[in-house]
Amino acid sequence: MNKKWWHSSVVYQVYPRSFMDSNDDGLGDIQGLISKLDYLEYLGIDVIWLCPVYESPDRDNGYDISDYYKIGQQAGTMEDFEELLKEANQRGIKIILDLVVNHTSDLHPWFIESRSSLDNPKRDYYIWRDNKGELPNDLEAIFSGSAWTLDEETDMYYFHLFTNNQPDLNWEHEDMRKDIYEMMNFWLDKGVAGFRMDVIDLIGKDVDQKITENGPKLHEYIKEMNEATFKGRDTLTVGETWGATVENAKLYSNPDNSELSMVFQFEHLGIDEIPNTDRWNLRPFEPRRLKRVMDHWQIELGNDGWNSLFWNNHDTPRIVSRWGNDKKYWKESAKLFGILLHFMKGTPYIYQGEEIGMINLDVESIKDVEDIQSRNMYYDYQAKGWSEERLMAAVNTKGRDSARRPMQWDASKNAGFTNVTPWLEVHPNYKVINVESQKGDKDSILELYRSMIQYRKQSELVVYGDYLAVSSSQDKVYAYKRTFDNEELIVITNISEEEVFETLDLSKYSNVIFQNYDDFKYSKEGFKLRPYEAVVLVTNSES
Ligand code: TEU
Repeated sequence: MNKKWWHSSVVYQVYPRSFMDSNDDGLGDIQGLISKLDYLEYLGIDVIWLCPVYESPDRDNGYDISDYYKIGQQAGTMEDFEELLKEANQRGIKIILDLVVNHTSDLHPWFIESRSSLDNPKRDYYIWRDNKGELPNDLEAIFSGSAWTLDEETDMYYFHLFTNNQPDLNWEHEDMRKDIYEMMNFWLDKGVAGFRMDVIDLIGKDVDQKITENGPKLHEYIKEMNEATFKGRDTLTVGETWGATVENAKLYSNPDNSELSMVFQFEHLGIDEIPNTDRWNLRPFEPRRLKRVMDHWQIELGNDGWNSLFWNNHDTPRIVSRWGNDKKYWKESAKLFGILLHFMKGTPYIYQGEEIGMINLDVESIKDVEDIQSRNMYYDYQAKGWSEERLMAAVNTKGRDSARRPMQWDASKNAGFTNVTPWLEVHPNYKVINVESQKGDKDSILELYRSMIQYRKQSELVVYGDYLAVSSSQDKVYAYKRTFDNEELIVITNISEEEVFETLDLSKYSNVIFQNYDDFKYSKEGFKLRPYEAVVLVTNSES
């Protein structure tokens, strides 16, 4: 495999409006992020994925862009952004931007022009269909309701997979595609190291055939984008692809470099959802399902592709609350998920706050919910007859607000995030869970993340080793091995609150290199695993 810088990198995702507020308006901003770069350097990450900071009316917190070339005033100015690039680069940190090109804001000048008349040159930059007295078809938006909205101006329907303030761009239009590539080159020329590509698997859609994900022209467009923009630039490009299968992930991340560096697949995050429904229809988490999905991706993408490794992002609940126990075993389970992920093959992504074990916050009423996706879902499923209890359980388990609460820096008011009322309430536990209290404490989640990041950087075994599935007699035990030349490591985790007895033969391993309890003892007969226990052992040559 041709080595790439991003093979051994760890990426840190920053959701800027919740990271650090520098100007007392309750919203995080670029200067706030600059003030925390020393922290990120301390943590040891290599790349920041910066969620959208472009000009936006913020109907979907920046994922509705009204000017791709401007920094939104909430986040700062272009000078701030340039300073961020410079300051980050000086610390050896690269920046990748969020590229949102499935749709724009309805306030983007292209859409304003497009909707103004039938013969406007920008008309076909978006997807329009005639008004024949009914909706063009029954396609639904991902954020609930019909994907079609009637526009009074020209009496036609436009298409949108998210809110009706986020009209979908028409990727069939060549000039539109060229404009997007030009914009991407503008940012690459400025010095960004690549892009995280928002819902990129939707751009090849064919709305008349009712195909939205993985459409017929998807890979053609991505190849064209690659040629026109990042080819030859040595970038990191990661597609957000909710519909990725192992087969198409191989196309996206093929080492021939004709498409992307890697994609985010979401199959592992769907294991607590009832199949063929949506994220709100829940079923219990079962470790054996997680193991099956992860083993499959790790093994299949082992040689002809590359994995992105993640548990959290700004759209998903905090993993320690979701599949761990954020009360009795808070520290153990937060560490378990960190250990389980950071020895897999691929590029790990850490979502802000994950490295200190930030947890979800339940709210009582829809009035306390900011997230547009949760709000739309609430009213949609209410109309479909769901009880208040079921609705709020869905919002609290899978809604997006928990991930978006302000970063917990210290025990001062508002967790040190802002001096004024924050845009979204800080989790009341910030006095206990915060960066300051964990920094330098050997036993903290933060210091564990920090040492795992360091370990990966000097270990070819972790970066390039083969992944081997390990079968266990216990449903709750997830173990795997990595091998490289004569070196080998094994990760063993008990994803449950019960103590289990495991009989795996560990005689060939000599050292415990990571663990979330103080000691680990094993014998020929086997060993005990305590609640959420996780341990990593290596053979001699690695020690
Ligand atoms: O997310 C895609 C998205 O909405 C996912 O949550 C997913 O398609 C759906 O929930 C499956 O249940 C991206 C961004 O990450 C998100 O923040 C934006 O709101 C969205 O696109 C629109 O740009």
